[in-house]
Amino acid sequence: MQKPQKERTVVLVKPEGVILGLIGEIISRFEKRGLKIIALKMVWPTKEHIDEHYPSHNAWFQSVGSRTREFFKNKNISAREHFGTDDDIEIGRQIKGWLADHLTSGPVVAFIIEGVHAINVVRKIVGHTYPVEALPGTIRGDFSIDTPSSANVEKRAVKNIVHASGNEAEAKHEIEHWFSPEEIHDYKRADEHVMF
Ligand code: 3AN
Repeated sequence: MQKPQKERTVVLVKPEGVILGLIGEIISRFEKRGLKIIALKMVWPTKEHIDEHYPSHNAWFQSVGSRTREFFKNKNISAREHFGTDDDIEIGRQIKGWLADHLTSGPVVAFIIEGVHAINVVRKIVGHTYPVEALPGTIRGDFSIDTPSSANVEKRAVKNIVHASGNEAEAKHEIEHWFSPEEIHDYKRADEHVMF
């Protein structure tokens, strides 16, 4: 039988995760699950680097904008009050600007995780984008409580402790964007024969 597909994905501990002293705790959650860290570094990113990290196509703006508008709608708050528009793409663009400010406000820790269905498994460990909606037991659900309704009044990104690649295409782009091939290491974990 064929072995299950191994995937690679990128995680960033955002500036608030670093200054809260959560680097070790966060890495440890992935390691304990049986996921392998194959590259790791601390970087103080530039605006250009963050601008290229997040997608710039309308589908991404639309997705971030519509999730945000849905959140406000469920809380009976008008998104227009915060963003001056109901247009998802425009809302997504404004959020991307705030992300650039946020992720350049301090050092971040970037790493690549390798493992079975790693992209999805890592997203589950990380939890819901909005900490206030994230389940206890997830990183965001255990260490953060921020919400778009607080963040957007202050015209800033949601502080949700970590970023994790959203899908295969994002993972591929982010691996190449944050790491050179020499920084990525191939080795066997001692427990691989127990885990699989
Ligand atoms: P995820 O991080 O779960 O992939 P996306 O792709 O919907 O979430 O959003 C990308 C990032 O944009 C999030 N990690 C979060 O930091 C930020 N973000 C999303 N929606 C908002 C919002 N309404 N206000 C501020 N920041 C937001």
